[in-house]
Amino acid sequence: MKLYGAIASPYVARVVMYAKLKGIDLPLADAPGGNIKSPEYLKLNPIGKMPTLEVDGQGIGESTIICDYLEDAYPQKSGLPEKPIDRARSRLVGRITDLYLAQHVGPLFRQMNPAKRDAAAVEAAGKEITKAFGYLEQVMGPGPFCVGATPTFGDCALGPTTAMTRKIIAAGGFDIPDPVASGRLATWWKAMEGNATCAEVLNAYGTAFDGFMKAMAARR
Ligand SMILES: N[C@@H](CCC(=O)N[C@@H](CS)C(=O)NCC(=O)O)C(=O)O
Repeated sequence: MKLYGAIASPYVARVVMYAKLKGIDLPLADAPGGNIKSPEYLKLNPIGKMPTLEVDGQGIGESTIICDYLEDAYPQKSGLPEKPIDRARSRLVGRITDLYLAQHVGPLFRQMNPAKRDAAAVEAAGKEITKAFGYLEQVMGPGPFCVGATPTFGDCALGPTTAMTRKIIAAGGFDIPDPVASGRLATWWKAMEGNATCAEVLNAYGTAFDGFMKAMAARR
């Protein structure tokens, strides 16, 4: 079993965190053919995005589906809460992250240069990002993690994307509130930073993402 991708991707970091929490040794490997658009990689994952998990020559794309696979294949230590209702809430955190948060963070990458900035686009993205964190706050349980006292799938999905959101807001100096400054999300973030496995992956992700942002700035 091999996981292809770079830790600078929040979707790759999601799978890495999930595998670590489940006690699965899953080191990152270089994409077959040298990159994620190579014919060899596209044979495994026609979407041409990272991550891809290769299992016995077959490719599985999409970070959430990879986590589902790991859960099915390695059920011994679950990465989901025990009760069905809590499992649903943990998964819902991941779904909200993908559908209502991440899609509004992406456009901010195109607004990093203040001289060429579209203020209306930044304002619209900021409103949606704040709304998404509001949804997340409401679906999270008492915690301190998304659902319960230990990290589960929802934390793996939301953690790296929150780190990315905060880093972009800071790097761009955007007038968007820090999503984890107060309330339930602040408690959650503190729990994430205080958990050895989550913190290790968040730190690796953060360092790699900073490098990516520097490279992007040098190209501007
Ligand atoms: N829905 C996908 C998103 C994966 C994704 O967007 N990966 C980005 C890196 S963060 C990528 O591979 N981008 C390359 C491209 O789109 O060409 C998942 O959950 O795995």
